[in-house]
Amino acid sequence: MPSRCGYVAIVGRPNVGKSTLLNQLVGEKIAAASRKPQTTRHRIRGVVTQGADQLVLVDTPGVDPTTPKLLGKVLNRTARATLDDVDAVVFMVEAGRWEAGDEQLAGWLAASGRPVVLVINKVDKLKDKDILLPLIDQLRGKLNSHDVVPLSALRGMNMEPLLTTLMALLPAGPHLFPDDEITDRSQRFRVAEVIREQLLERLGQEVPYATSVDVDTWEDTGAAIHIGAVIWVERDSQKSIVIGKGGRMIKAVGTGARHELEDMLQHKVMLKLWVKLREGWQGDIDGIRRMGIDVEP
Ligand SMILES: Nc1nc2c(ncn2[C@@H]2O[C@H](COP(=O)(O)OP(=O)(O)OP(=O)(O)O)[C@@H](O)[C@H]2O)c(=O)[nH]1
Ligand SMILES: [Mg+2]
Repeated sequence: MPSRCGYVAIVGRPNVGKSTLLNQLVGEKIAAASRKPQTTRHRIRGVVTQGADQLVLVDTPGVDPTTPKLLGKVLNRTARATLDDVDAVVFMVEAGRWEAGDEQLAGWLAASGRPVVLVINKVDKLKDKDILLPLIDQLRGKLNSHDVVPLSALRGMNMEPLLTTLMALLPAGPHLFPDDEITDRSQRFRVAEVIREQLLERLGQEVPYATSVDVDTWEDTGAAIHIGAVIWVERDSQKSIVIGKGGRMIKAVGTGARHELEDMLQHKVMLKLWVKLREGWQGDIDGIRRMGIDVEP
């Protein structure tokens, strides 16, 4: 049988669990996932090779039509533009919740003409499992999608049926990535995501959105990998929040990240973090671009 290979975008509202699904299917952490909405800022590709077939998943920023912020609008555009370049789409919703972002996406998807697999995530949170079947019927009606897969990305529940459904939608063709590759993103990018995830999980509501992380030094001395990274903030006041009283916050972020990085890199890691100010970087397109975030025309 000829091999199949193609791109499938994962789209959905912020926080529904798209990056968690990407990481789960690939089997490693590629994208930061956190309980804060709008965690993902980039299109991140993850590769799943199974026998003759290769599926390239594209994680996207969560779509929020209500966002007043420029960065939010830029991220919405990234998600939308991704739909043009893929063979099929996973539209992820959260079991029992349907909001403005879902409605917006349903419209985009209908217009895109791409095959859609509706994924109902977080079914582990449903207290009453009996509502699942009526829910599936109701969503199927809204979307005109035949393929509906309820699952739990966090627990890794129902991954096989999803993979089978997605593989069947791929066109015939040669593999686009080497079979042992899991992402198009560099190790530096993945390290920055691990640090950003720590910031998102540990800081309060406002500050994490103002931060961005750059890995700028990397040296393998044999005994350890020495990594230096800058955490950019938008305002001076945020600097002291990220550093914390007596340096406690930055220390906790560094320790948390280092443990994960040692797991990821299978090596001892020495991590140095700096907090620097780049005033109002989210305020204009150039500032956003300078932080390494793609801006669609
Ligand atoms: N209970 C439960 N929680 C989940 C599940 N999948 C994801 N989560 C949690 O939901 C939160 C958001 O997950 P993400 O993967 O960052 O969501 P996202 O859709 O990528 O969010 P954005 O990048 O902001 O658009 C995290 O706290 C996850 O641990 C699930 O199946 N069950
Ligand atoms: Mg995400």
